Amino acid sequence: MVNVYNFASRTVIVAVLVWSLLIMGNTSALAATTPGNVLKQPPIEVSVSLGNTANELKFIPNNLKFTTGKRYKLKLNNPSPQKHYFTAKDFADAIWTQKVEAGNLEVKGAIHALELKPQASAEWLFVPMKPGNYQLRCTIAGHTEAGMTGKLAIE
Ligand SMILES: [Cu+2]
Repeated sequence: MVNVYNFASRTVIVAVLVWSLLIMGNTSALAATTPGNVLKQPPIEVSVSLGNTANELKFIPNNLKFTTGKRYKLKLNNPSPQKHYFTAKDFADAIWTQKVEAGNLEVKGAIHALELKPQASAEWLFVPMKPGNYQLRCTIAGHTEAGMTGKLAIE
């Protein structure tokens, strides 16, 4: 009986190990291939205003949810009379950035913060990779304290 039990638990342990390796293997394969495949998806468009014409210090909307593996086009604009930052370092580390487009400029690679001058707009194309809750804020002196913050969730 003891031997049978040991054999059974070893089999279970080996099965769990193989299963873990398969999952890990699949996850890294997914991480390596997702951007290429996802680039064929039309992006889901999400718009965020940095401030407003009344010069209120807030992001509108200030609570955004994203899904891993989907492609997004985050359209940022600043209709307010002063400049603002869209700063989300941890969020930026949890996504794969395809590019940021602003005017005739296109930036590729890791981006943690964008500064938008009055009337400026920018488009951030990315694919969320790592689930979690991330903080958004404007790093202009006094703006975070005044409530210019937001929540970015990846599910
Ligand atoms: Cu601001």
